[in-house]
Amino acid sequence: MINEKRIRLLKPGFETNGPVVYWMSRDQRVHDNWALLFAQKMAIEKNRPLAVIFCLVSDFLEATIRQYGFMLKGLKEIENRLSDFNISFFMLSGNPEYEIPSFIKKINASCLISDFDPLRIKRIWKRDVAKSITIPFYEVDAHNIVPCLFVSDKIEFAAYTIRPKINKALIEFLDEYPSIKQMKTSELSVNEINWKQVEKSLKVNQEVKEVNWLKPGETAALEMLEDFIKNRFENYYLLRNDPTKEGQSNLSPYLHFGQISAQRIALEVKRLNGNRESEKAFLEEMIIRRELSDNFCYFNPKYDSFDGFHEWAKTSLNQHRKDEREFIYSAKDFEQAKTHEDLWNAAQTELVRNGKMHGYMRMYWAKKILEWSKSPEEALKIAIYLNDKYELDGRDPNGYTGIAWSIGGVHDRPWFERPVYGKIRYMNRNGAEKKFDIDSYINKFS
Ligand code: FAD
Ligand code: FO1
Repeated sequence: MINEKRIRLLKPGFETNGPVVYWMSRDQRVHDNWALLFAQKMAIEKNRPLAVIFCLVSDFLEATIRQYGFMLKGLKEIENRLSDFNISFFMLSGNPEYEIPSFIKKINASCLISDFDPLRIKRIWKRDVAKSITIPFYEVDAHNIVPCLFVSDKIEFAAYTIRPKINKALIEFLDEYPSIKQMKTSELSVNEINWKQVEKSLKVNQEVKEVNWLKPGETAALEMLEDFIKNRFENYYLLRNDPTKEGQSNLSPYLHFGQISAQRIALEVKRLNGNRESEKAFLEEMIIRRELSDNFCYFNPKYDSFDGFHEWAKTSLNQHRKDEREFIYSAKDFEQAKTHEDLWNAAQTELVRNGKMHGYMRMYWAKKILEWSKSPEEALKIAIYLNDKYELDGRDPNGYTGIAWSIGGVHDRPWFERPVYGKIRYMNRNGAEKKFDIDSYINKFS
């Protein structure tokens, strides 16, 4: 059964007797997808066909072929899987504001269902689409275990304020998924998608090469989860902060594109009943930290700017604007890993080469950008630019929040004052040296 609290009616309207349409965007998967399950329930109840659409925009927050390649391969798998269930899949391309309403009209859709996403760009898309359709328009939170808008109706101060709200609700929301059903033959005529054509139509940066150490798609995501649980979960709490070890799950690109559900991961981790410490540490990150990011991006419209920081942080950073910077680098210097510090350069090289910097290094990496930039605003801009250009999991609420934590102390507390940082938590090389063998990390990525 679908918990009603995951569903929000964005705009009421008049149903037609046409197909039910799920506009897939954040949650790009067939199984374990509450938005798709809700759309199917509607279609079966009303005995109507079910169509899934994806609107491809070729300039999504400056994503490159690295991210688009990963995403499109995942969508290709979706087309095949959906056809196994007699569910039609349509790829639209262009501005959703025009493409979605015109598709709705063309197939005389009876209602439109979308998936939840706190990012500004998505909320604008939905606001514009809602203006030009007259059928009911729903939104289902298929990304969070506890729906973002159920957890809290305001910005949460830190993990310790949201944690009890989420943990209390887990018993209600961390439930098993119903399975997707086979539809009667869909009356909708779908033409085979010409994926070569789709990829050629993209006008995106081709320099940032796709990665080959990670296979995209829903099947590969479940294989990665299995591999993590079998081989890396036991020591997660020990190794997760050691960038020289394979200690992380490597699930973030799959979570970012919705090719796997966080709820599925949590269910399997709990079922494992494995190392207590690792379960606690992993679920803290994957449930609490991740849902805190959605909360931050939804309730703080300035999630990617200096103004979005807490007052204490803005005051403190302002007081240190004029501090002498020992080093100052441009976006280009940072991008080309041309700073004076080998450890930072290694992290930047890992990012450019692998498309996934280790979680511990992301904190260090962003804080040094603050330390070696001429202003906090410039640092924020550079960190977001590099993060979103090279990370497979970039352009995500976790990223804007992770960068705001590192540079603006969001969800953190004031620390003892120092030059440039003010009261923003400081990280340095010998802190890293205590945690792991930095020479082996530097050798790996020099
Ligand atoms: P694991 O340790 O296996 O974690 C599993 C999952 O838990 C992750 O996939 C993620 O969904 C969640 N998680 C882990 N750490 C965090 C965190 N600090 N905040 C929120 N959720 C977390 N994450 C992104 O998905 N995209 C980004 O662009 C991104 N940019 C970041 C930038 C900075 C400066 C910082 C400090 C963190 C950033 N993070 C980002 C969060 C975190 O570093 C990554 O989610 C994590 O390293 C992904 O690797 P993993 O899935 O193997 O991690
Ligand atoms: N979502 C879409 O609905 N259409 C797109 O064309 C699209 C492109 C895209 C490219 C890179 C990227 O990282 C994300 C992209 N997304 C797109 C959004 C993505 O599916 C996620 O929903 C959000 O980025 C996560 O909040």
